[in-house]
Amino acid sequence: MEMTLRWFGTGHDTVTLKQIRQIPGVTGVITTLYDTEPGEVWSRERIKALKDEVEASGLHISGIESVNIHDAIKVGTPDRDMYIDNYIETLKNLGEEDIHLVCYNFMPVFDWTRTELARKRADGSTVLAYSQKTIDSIDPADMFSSISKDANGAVLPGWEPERMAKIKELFEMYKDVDEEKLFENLKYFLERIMPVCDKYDINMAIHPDDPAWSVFGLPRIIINLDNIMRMMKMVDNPHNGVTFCAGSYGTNRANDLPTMIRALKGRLHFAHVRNLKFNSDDDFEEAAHLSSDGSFDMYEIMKALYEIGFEGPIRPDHGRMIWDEVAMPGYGLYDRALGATYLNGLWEAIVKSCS
Ligand SMILES: [Mn+2]
Repeated sequence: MEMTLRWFGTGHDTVTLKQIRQIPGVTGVITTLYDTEPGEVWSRERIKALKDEVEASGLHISGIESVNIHDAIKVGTPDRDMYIDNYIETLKNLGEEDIHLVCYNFMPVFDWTRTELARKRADGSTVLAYSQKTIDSIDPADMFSSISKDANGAVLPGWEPERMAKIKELFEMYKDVDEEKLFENLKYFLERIMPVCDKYDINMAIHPDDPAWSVFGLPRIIINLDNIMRMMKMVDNPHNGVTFCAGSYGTNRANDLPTMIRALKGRLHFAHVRNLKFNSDDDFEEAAHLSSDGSFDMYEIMKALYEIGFEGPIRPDHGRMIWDEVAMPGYGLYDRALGATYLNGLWEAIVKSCS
């Protein structure tokens, strides 16, 4: 594996490349062109400029998170082919710049959903949290305003204000899209992009839906092992793979994380490793990465990744906000650096005890 950190780019991230370079063992970043709209072609010049900037800091681009999918593709409207053509053009430009990993998601309307961005824990740190009772009691249109006050001025990925302004329209667009339709539209998209992925050896790594169940009545399909197996079989190409996100699959306690990892051998291209603390079956908060701080056995997760011979990038995921840092919720420097260091320590011990 290669230890990496997510970086949103200069002007979009409070964390600098220099700071990332100083976290022991971190050699790459997972980044994006944060100011592009879904459906837009990423020019080769802009990709090259991003790459040059990252490389000048002594790091390299380990993958892109994300190249977002336009709603026309997810809904399957007649103009989807134009947006898929644009996506193919972006993949080609990435491939020509020697970038071989793209994380994306296929979630309708919302990306990840949380009900609080700054829940206070006993030690004074703040974390993102989710309560099903809160979700059940609010209108989705009010969701954005209810949480954005805690965003520290940051634009959260998938929660861009322009997008949230048309939320009613978005729900209307998806009204006839059920799980079967979403699978069908995902298949159509994957079949069309596989030739360019084959040509440039680009691994597509779908990110799970977070939380891993339907929210606000919207269909969600990337939620458990059965559905991922179906997704991989319907377009059976090694470039059609997954991002294993422990914190997202782990929201559903029926998902056995190490077992899932073992079943995904060869198709697991990217890993997000973090911990959650369940307060009840329908209320959880994001914990420190350390096993004893949350509900997951992080050693078993890392060991499963080691056992399948995982060689791709891994990154700590959402961190707590600690030491008075002001940053995008989940994406401060300090707790993710602690997470990277902890995961590197687990990995070193596993490698030494298994070889
Ligand atoms: Mn994730």
